[in-house]
Amino acid sequence: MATETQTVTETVQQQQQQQQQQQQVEARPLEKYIFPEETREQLDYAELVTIDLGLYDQPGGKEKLAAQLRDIVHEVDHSPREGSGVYARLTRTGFFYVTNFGLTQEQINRQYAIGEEFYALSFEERLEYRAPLEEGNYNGYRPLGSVEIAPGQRDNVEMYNLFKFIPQTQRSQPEVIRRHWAEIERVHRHIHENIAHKLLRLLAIILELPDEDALVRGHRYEANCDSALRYMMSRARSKEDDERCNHLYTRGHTDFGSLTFVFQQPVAALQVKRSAEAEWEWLRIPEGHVAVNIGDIVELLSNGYLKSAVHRVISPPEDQASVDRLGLLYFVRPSDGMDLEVVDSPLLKRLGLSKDEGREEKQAGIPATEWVRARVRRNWTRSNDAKEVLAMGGFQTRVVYD
Ligand SMILES: O=C(O)CCC(=O)C(=O)O
Ligand SMILES: [Fe+2]
Repeated sequence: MATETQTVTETVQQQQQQQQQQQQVEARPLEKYIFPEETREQLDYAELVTIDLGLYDQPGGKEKLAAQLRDIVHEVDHSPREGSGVYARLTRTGFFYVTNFGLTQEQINRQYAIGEEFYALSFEERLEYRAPLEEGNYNGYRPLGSVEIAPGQRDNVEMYNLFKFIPQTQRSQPEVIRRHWAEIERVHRHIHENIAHKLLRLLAIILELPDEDALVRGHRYEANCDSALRYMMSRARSKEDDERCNHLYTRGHTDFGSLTFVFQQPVAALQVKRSAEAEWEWLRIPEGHVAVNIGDIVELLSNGYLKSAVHRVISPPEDQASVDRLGLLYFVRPSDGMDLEVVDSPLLKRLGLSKDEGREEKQAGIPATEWVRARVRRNWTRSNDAKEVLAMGGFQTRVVYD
């Protein structure tokens, strides 16, 4: 009896101690993140169309936005570009901006501050949270220098990926993440359920799917998948190292999942290519905007009608060459319940792009997650051959572009 009472007392004391520690941890303020200055250089920026999600719930709003989005992700603009003499320029980059997406600048700034605190940890501390990369799984830390960016040269990129806030994807987390757990969860879920789901509905409308939720169903928040919020760091490097790496931070690629969100930050480095013949154009994301791009999964499900965006990251202009570039991204990836299969779309049927017609035979039955993991396994360590393709079940994509 006495021992029992003692045990209970000890437990209560322990609980109180834990609570106190927790309160101390929660009370520790987040250092404000100071963004680097914008570049003063004149760069050739891509003009992107803006999808105003504020219109989404208004009468006819969804249809209007879907029509606008359709032109961005598929169509060709035949009007001449002012003064350039270039006709039939593709409007399609696979990238667009979204505004009025329901997150405040302060909420976003705090995510940058969380990222900065994580990268202030020592390399050994960061390494404690290494993701199981060998399994094609990005849940956790991908260490600096994981990828051979040019023969014999390690990249300057590192990333912390935070998978969904659901039981299936839990792992040990650094203290800064635990301290702001509820706040990060709100942002994570908001991007997935309130922004990405809306865009997936617009894509379903474009494809004329009878069920507007057809794509949302393969991307439910509670379903297991590799969707992730990413705090991404690219370290400034010396001129000599930069030369040796061919000025590349990340080689040209398409994203492995369904949609990617790139939040605004001022260091110019992201570039997009409209077609194989086109020049690379820089991306500048204005304040209050988030850039979104289409990934492989959407391209595969639409049998190539909606094109994933070819993009790369290069070293910033001279006046930003010495700053570390902190990025905030969210990757929407398909749930493990979704099969890689061309959707049943009246539009694709009319265009001769339905799964039963046309080009190669597409075999159903491959979980879409397998695609994502196979892509991660291919890309996370090597500097691949630019002609190399990944093929699965009749679907294929280039692994890297130059
Ligand atoms: O850093 C960026 O702006 C984009 C990074 C990117 O393309 C990626 O991580 O897939
Ligand atoms: Fe990317």
